[in-house]
Amino acid sequence: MKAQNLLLACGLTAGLLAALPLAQPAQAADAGVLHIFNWTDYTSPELLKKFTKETGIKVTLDTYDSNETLLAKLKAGTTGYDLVVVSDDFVKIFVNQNLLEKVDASQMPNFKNLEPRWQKRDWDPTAEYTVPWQWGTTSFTYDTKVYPQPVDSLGTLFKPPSVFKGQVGMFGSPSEVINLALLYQGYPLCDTDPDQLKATLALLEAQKPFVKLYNSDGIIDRLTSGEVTMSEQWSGDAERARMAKHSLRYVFAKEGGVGWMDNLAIPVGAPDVANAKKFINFMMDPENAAIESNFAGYQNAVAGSNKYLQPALASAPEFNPPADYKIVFSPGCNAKATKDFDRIWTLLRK
Ligand code: N2P
Repeated sequence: MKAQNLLLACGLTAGLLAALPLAQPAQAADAGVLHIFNWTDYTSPELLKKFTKETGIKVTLDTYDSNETLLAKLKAGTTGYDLVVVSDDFVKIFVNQNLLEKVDASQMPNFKNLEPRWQKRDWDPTAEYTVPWQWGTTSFTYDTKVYPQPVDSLGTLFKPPSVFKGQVGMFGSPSEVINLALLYQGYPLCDTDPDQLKATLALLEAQKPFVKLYNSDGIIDRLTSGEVTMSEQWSGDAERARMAKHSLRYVFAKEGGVGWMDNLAIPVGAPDVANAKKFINFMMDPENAAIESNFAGYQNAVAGSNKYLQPALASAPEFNPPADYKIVFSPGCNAKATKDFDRIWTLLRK
């Protein structure tokens, strides 16, 4: 039963209900149902069905487009969710703001399945709060039919050739747009140097006439339909887009790409921590991790999952960055950098 129905059943009038704060949409009146809140187009339906079949636990799924959106929702008290997915560079921000429950994943039976290099991650060294979900890179994709020349630089995205005027898609998130722009210029991610940030804003302002929209959702569809012909993109989405339209190409630029790992976590106040932990343990099973990789197109962190990968994914260029590709993980922006990024974003979007 939904929270509002339950309140009505308890005899509250509609007028009184209207006066209640709108926060908590899914306060778990429906106990025993696992409420997952994940990025758009990032949860395998087959995986959820398998989880329900094996455990009897039903699952609901809501989605968001960025770490910033998730952070704002959890800070506003939008709970009722049992599981969320947070990128590496935001984990500390969420932990510092007391938004995550401890999960102590190292005590779970399947934790031993994680590849050793991912058992101790910089952003959560003892797996106190999170376990890996998927990881990949951020760069951009363009249509080789629209622009047949060779491309090896992020400069094609940030200073586009004229054929891309009004044709470019950029993510709708300050951290993802600004960090890639910093990488292109050879500056550190989460930079706070005023001159370098000024140059970054100027770069993004100059790129703006080429940008059709800033939106992290729906990119695969826009690229395959031709609504945009170049877009900032994550590697797995790039693989899926290319499978649907073969002229698309994801660029491993000479300046490198931003690396990231998304992590499963339990928000504070989650109504169903026990079932959330069951799902976390379930995800560290090699076959289950591979089901998710096969759906979303990203690497997982579970040893032994590769044998379950679809051959087209296992051999995909987007899934296998060149050995000499520079993958730069964000250190996680401090409060000053976050404020600077927000200011740049506000100026850019006005
Ligand atoms: C896929 C979402 C990928 C999230 N649609 C990248 N951090």
